Amino acid sequence: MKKSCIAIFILLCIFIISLKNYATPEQGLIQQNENILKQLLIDAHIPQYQYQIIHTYPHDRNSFTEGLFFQNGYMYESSGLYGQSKIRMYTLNNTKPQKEYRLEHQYFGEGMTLLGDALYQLTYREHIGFIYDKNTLQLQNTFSYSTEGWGLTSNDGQLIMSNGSAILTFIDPHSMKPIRYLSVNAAGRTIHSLNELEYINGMIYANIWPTSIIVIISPENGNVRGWIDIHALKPKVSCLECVANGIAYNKDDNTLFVTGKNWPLLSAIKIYLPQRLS
Ligand SMILES: [Ca+2]
Repeated sequence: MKKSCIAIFILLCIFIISLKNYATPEQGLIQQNENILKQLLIDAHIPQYQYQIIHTYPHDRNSFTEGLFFQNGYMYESSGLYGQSKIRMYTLNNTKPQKEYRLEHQYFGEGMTLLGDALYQLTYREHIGFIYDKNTLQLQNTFSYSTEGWGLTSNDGQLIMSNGSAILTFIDPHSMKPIRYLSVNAAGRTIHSLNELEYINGMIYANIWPTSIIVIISPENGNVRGWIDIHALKPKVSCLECVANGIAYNKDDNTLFVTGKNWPLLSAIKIYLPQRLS
């Protein structure tokens, strides 16, 4: 009797330990989303880029990354969540910022980019954006928009914004009014949930929430021309919302910086198309 009790106890322990190793239903749902998107891109014959990790840097695991931009040795990062939102500039290999501006608790920071000498930052559902001096991070102005704010980038003359849908909005930085809308698709299939953005060499790179997939979009017609799967860079132990988000570009060595919400690492990667064997 005593032995059977011990056996049952051991079996129970093994069962509980094995349960902890299974993904939660929500994590399963994220994986399912990712698999569906991957299959859609494969079926649409969109080329998948591979990547090589060039360097790995520390990343502030307290940063709920929403926007990432790199210029002249400085990383600019916008972080979200109510009460924790901020914008920071720091050098690589440092998680301690050189400059930081904290948003008031009623604002949820979102996408951010540099245009000229100004940093533009969106908020999630507050319909207000902030403009900062890029050197001091001092708040200089605000602007408004009607949709949710998700990702933000710039093609040197215009701001390009995502709002969680399949539509990108091009904005005149002088009037801050929309001037063009672009619907994103892969061989005719609409691609929703466009999130963090980066304009690189004439193409728009976008994280697709909540997946680890980055799509490469033509700004001319919204067609997806390529995709990257950075799932292998995602931390093994992470919270449900700790999804891949954050793309910046280093034009000096043609590498991409990628990270995610509360990820401990920031990776510099070089992407390439694998050679096809003929
Ligand atoms: Ca970016």
